[in-house]
Amino acid sequence: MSQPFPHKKLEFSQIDTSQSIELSSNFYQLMNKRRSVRFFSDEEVPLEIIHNIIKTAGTAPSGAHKQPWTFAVIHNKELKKRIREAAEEEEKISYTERMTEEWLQDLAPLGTDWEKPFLEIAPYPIVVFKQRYGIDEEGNQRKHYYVNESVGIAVGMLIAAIHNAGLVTLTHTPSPMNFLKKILNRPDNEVPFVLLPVGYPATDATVPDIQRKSISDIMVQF
Ligand code: IYR
Repeated sequence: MSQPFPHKKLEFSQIDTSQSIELSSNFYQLMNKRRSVRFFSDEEVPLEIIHNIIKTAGTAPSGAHKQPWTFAVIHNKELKKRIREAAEEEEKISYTERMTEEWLQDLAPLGTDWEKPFLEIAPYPIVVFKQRYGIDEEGNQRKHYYVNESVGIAVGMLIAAIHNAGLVTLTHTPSPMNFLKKILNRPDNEVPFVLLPVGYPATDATVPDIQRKSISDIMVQF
């Protein structure tokens, strides 16, 4: 009996348990070296790497396979300057007026402030947009599902791909973020989700001396 929609055989070759243990351990060790970096070098990154990491993000699962994401890759200097200036304008208000005392105290160990020079220094800031709905060939709106979950997963995979490529990034969420939609002239269905500067770290880059939770803190077993 033929299926109404085509299916094809899964390409899958099972590996030995021992190899699986080794691979999972190696991948953990690689990912455990990832750090959010706020100090970037202006060293160029080949565009091919950017294409590869975005293609990797695009392999993420999504609600009804709608792939509700757009990755805006910025390289133009003038655009980077405008994005930095607009982000800093919002962040200055956030840090001085919008964020609560508790929030500011929680951020103190990270050493963040309203200044965002990395938006101009990093060779490739990537703005991830979530698509609230899709638009078909006739221009009709099409429903998207689990948009935040789908785009969140894709961003996680993007971050892993960036790290795997030997580059660094930061999950930056200037708030509010709508200036990105305006500056980049994105259509009505797209909403900025997160901004990730991508590049190499500055030679003197530092990171906060903070620890990850242990497995017993993050896992419950039944
Ligand atoms: N968006 C601001 C503040 C900020 C908020 C959280 I939650 C962080 O983990 C880090 C920063 C900023 O980017 O500085």
